[in-house]
Amino acid sequence: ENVQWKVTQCKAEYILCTKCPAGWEQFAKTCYFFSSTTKTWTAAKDFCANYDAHLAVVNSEQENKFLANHIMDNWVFWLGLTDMHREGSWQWVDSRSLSLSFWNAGEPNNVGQHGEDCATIYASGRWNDAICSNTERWICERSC
Ligand SMILES: [Ca+2]
Ligand SMILES: [Ca+2]
Ligand SMILES: [Ca+2]
Repeated sequence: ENVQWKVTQCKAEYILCTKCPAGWEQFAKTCYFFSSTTKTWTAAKDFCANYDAHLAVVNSEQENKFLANHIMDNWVFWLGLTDMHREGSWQWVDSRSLSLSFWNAGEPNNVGQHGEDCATIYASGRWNDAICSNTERWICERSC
């Protein structure tokens, strides 16, 4: 009886997630795109919007681990997190304010003349604020 329920649920999730576009990865009920090219943060944000998606918003430690597991050493990806509207006030692209965070030690440090206002994630799962006009890989996310 319990097994039957699980089979039914797996089928339901499988059906839901066949809507992930080709080349996107699935975690929970969400599809993710890990780019192989690089763009500025704003261009990456626009790219995701064209796919009915948004730059990745980290909602849980599990999701952060999932993202980190898809990042090769020395690779860096943009997240959908910025303080470009008000320095030090970090906001997700879906308008949530930052509650759960995984900043690397000493980050965010906003270094340089123009500061650093866009967040990246490393293979370690730790985050860094970087210059938004840098070009980096990026991660889009959308519901299945
Ligand atoms: Ca998310
Ligand atoms: Ca900043
Ligand atoms: Ca930094």
